[in-house]
Amino acid sequence: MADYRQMWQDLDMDLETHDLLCEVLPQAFGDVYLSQENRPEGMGYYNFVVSEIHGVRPAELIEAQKAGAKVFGTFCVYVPDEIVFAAGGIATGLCGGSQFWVPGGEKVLPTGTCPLIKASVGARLDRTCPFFRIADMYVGETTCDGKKKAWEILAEDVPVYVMDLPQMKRPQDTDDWAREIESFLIRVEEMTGNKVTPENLAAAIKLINNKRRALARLYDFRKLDNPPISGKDALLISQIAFYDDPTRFTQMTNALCDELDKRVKDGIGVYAKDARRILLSGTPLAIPNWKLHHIVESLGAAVVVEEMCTGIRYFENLVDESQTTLDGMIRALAERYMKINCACFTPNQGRIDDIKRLVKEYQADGVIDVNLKFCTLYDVEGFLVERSLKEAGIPCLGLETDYTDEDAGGLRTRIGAFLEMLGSK
Ligand code: BJ8
Repeated sequence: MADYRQMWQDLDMDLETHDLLCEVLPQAFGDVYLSQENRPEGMGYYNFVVSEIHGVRPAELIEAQKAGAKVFGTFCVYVPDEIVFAAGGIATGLCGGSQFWVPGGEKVLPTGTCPLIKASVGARLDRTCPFFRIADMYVGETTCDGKKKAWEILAEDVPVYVMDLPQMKRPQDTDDWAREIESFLIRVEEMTGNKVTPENLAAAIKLINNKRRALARLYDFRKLDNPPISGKDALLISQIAFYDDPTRFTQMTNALCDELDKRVKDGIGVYAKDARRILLSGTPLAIPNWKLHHIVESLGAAVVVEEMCTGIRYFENLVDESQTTLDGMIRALAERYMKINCACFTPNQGRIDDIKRLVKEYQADGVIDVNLKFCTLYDVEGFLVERSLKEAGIPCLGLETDYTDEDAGGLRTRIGAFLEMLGSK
C-alpha cells in the first residue's frame, strides 16, 4: 500500500493500532485469495482495491468532501443509496467484518452482542478504520435490537440518523417506508445543501440499478455447470460493491463479465467436475469475513450463491425506472426495498421461498444456513428455514460462527461431513 500515514493522522486515527491491522490483512488476503489457481484476470482490479483498502477510496472520499460533498455511512441494505447520490452525496457501507475491531466494541457493548455490531462500534471508537472516520453522518435503521441500541452509543461520537424500518409487509408498511424515505430525503437535503429533484433522483436510480444489473450478470455465471469464477471471488466483489465508486464498480464488474463470457466459450471453469454446489444463506459476511467460503471451497466444493445481504439480497429486484415525479420515484424505491427478505420481518416466508428458488436456479446440492453468533433473528428463523428445506428434500446444515478463527477446525469437520453426506456426483 502507498503511504497514507499523513491522511490517517489527519483523520485522528490511532496509527499504532491501525498498523497492526495493516500487517495482518495482506497475509490473510494472500492465503485466502491469491492462493487460488486459474482466477480471471479481471480480479486484478478487486485485488488492487483490497491492497489499498484504507488508502485509495478513503482518499477519494476526502477529495470529494473538499469539493463540498457529504459522505453517508450505512449499515444495512434497506438504506436507499439513491437518495444520497441524488443529492450529490456519497453512500458507503460501514459494516465491520473483522475480529480485529471486536474487542473495541466489547468495551461498551455486552459480550453477547453479534460480532458485526461489536466490530462496527469498535472500528469507530478505537479510531482504526478511515471509512468510519470520514463519514459525515451514519445512517442506522431499526432492524435488530443490538443495532438500535448501538446507534445511541455511536451517536455520542458521530451524527447518526436512524430510519424506522417496518417489521411487517402489509400494504400500510410499504406506505410507512415510503414516508420514512421521504423524511430521509429531507435530512439528506439539509445535510448536503442540495435539492433532490426528479432529474437527479432518476439518474441516481439508474446508477444504482446499473450496479445491480452488473452484479446480477456476474451471479448468472455461477448458475452454470462449471462456473468460470469462484464463490470466494464473487463474495469479494459483493463486499467491495458496498463502498466502491458505483460507476467505476459497474464498469469493472461488466468488464470482468465480458472476460467470463469468453471463459465460458473456451470451456474454462474453476472447479473440479464433481464439485458439490453449496448455497450459503443467513447473516451477512462483511469484508474481510471470508472464513466460510474459504473452508467450503478448500474442501473442494463450490459456493454458488449467497442468500445474504452480501449476495443476492443486495442486488435482486430493480427500482422501477419509468416514474417521472418525485412521489412516484419514492414509491418505487419503497416497493423495491420492501422486497428484501430480512429476518427482522415477521412473518418472513419470502426468505424461505427465495432459498428454495435459488437452490433450483443455481443447481445447489445443499444449503448451509449460517448464523453470526448472538444474532437472535436469524438464529430463530433458522428453525423454520431448516424444517422447510428438509420437507422439500433439500439437504441443509445449520451453523453458528463468529469472526474468530477458533472454530475453524470444528467448522471444517462439520462441513466436510456434510459434503460427504451429499455424496459424489
Ligand atoms: S437487511 S441482515 S444488512 S439488518 S447486526 S441482524 S447479524 S444481530 S446485519 Fe442486516 Fe439489514 Fe437484515 Fe441485511 Fe443479526 Fe447482527 Fe443484527 Fe445483523
